[in-house]
Amino acid sequence: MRSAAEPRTGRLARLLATPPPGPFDRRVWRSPLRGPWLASVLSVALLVLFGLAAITGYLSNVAYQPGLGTNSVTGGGLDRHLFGWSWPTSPAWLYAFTQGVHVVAGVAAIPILAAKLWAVIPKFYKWPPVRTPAEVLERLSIALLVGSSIFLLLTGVLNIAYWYQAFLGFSFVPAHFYAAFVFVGALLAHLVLKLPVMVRAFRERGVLRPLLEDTANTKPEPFREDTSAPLEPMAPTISRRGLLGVVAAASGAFVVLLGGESIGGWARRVSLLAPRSESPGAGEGGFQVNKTAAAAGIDPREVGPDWRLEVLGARTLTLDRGALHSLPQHTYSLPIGCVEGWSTTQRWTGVRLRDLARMAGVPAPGRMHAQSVERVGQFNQATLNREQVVDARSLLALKVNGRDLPLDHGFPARVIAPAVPGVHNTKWVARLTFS
Ligand SMILES: Nc1nc2c(c(=O)[nH]1)N[C@H]1C(S)=C(S)[C@@H](COP(=O)(O)O)O[C@H]1N2
Ligand SMILES: [Mo]
Repeated sequence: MRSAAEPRTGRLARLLATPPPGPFDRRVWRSPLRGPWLASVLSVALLVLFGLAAITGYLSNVAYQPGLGTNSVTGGGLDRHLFGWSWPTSPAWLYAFTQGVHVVAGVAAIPILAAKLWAVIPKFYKWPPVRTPAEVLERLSIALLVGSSIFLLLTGVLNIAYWYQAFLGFSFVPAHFYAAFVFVGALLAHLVLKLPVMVRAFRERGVLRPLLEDTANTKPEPFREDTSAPLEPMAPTISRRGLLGVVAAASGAFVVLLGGESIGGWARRVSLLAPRSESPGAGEGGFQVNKTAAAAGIDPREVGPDWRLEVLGARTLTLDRGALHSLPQHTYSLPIGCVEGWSTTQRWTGVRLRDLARMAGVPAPGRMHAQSVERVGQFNQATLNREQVVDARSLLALKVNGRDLPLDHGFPARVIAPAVPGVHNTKWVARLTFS
């Protein structure tokens, strides 16, 4: 018995002692720049950006309540107010701002995440892969962290680029939302596990010293658990300072090229990779159009002279354009702030939603459901919460910048309300239901 078992454990021990060829061989990863200090510096940047993205992502989810999937005015689906609070209507630019921060932070994180993965890649090919149950858990948390962060950045970029319908077989909002839970959980676990490594790296090498001291720029800084005999380090092709400079420049370039539409102004004009980078004035009516009437399949006859607005409440009203224009009109400058990060502020004129609610016999509306003439598409209906409906600036807009709404911007009437996600600004409205 004994003599038969021994060679087998001997084989196992040998297998565990000698890494297989390929990336498990330490000699493959020879850059002297890799190590705990570089990983820590990149981690600090990622923590700030991912922290901002997580907070603003959570805020966006709150702003999306009542959920888009809410087909009935009584709610359902994702419809709930997390922690008992609902999204405010002031300041009017709040959603445009938080969502701009979300997109810019996510986009800026892409090159930094790539650099971070590069800095720690030898650890992914540790041999043996795990030694203790604690290491199994640690590796699992890292797999979830890397997987979810790549998934979030990828789906986010596909969403901004309008590619997700073609590329993804699932709907963006719930996928991005639930992946964020995996991400935040794994990030917290990672923080707890790795904070000591970071603190030690900064204590031993200084926070900025490796950047400032030229001699330390290319000196190897092996990972602590890497106790095997030092290898001949590869001749450096770039200094640590140079590497971080390239990463920072790439991050900045990504922000400008892709995220510029969130920053606006000149940045929008140079955001060459962003689909909404047209200079103001490019779209019909002086500002860009998200989805044209043609793309939404709007038949011009449906929004012609025979168009009627139905208003449902305690009683049902049917109003034509003339009737709507004869009601008290109000004008406010309000942004459309899209989940994709871009925003545009225009002067909208129309009838207050709360006036329409009162006319329909609902003086204290709890919510409003808007339905579009548009038949297909996810965004042909939306629900506003109580604060959004009763706000004096919330309009059924008939005009923008003093002229009738262009067809592409929702003629004859669209919803416009302060600080709501752009997708709640339903265009080509056919019916409003107050309850
Ligand atoms: N009926 C309808 N309304 C809609 C949409 C749509 O696809 N169909 N898109 C929404 C989205 S996602 C945004 S960001 C805004 C964009 O408004 P704009 O096209 O006037 O820029 O309209 C919203 N209203
Ligand atoms: Mo949007």
